[in-house]
Amino acid sequence: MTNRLYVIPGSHPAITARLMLDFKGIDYKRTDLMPVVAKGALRALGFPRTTVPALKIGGEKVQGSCEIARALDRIQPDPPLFPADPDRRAAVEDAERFGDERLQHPIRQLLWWGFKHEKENLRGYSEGARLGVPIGLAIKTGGPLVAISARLNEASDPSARAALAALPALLDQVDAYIADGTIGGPERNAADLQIATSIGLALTLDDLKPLIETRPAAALAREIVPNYPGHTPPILPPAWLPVAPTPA
Ligand SMILES: N[C@@H](CCC(=O)N[C@@H](CS)C(=O)NCC(=O)O)C(=O)O
Repeated sequence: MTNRLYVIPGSHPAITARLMLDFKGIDYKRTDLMPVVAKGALRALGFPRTTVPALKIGGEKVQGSCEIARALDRIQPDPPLFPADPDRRAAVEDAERFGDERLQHPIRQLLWWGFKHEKENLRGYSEGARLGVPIGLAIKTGGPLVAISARLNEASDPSARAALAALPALLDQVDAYIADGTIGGPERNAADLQIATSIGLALTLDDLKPLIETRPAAALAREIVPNYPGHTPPILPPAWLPVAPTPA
């Protein structure tokens, strides 16, 4: 039975799932879905929720980056995504939860704020995807989908400003996990793969790069996900941007 991963091109938790499957050496095929349209497709495929990543593996349906990490460790324990030592495991789970619940979404909101203002930027994030329609056509006719997606992701001006204001503390937390060895160690774990993709995606936004690029978080992301697809040239109002740290 073929394993199949359902993704939306450019989705950071979907790239986490891809990295986890590669880490385990598990073969799979990928199905690319368009935002919004994905919701109905996933329900029709029998998944309980409406987000990617969603994985069909050995007759099971597993949805969500954290759930996929646990399912993969159960199905194929080696190499492990979570440490065997209980204290180390608790620390990795805590960092993974932070990545899933706190870090992913503000970056998603800023990305969609950007798409809302320039949908041509979608092109780079869809590189290599098979969407069933040429990407140029998808972009040309995709205005309503982008508007719905931006609304569903709460990519309003106040939310984008709140996301930007939250970013420095979130990045400090990532650097703290690296400093205490929870992530960034010699053996990759689920939190490494969870957090690196959010930072990798953030680095594709030129407005965010100066806030990140001198941090240990950036070095980790570049190591784990060196070729994150997509690029958003400067688009956010400069007055909204937090002050970038001065290099040490
Ligand atoms: N925290 C969840 C987030 C999943 C999520 O929100 N995925 C987005 C893409 S990044 C999604 O599927 N959105 C539905 C859509 O855009 O239609 C996870 O890590 O699995």
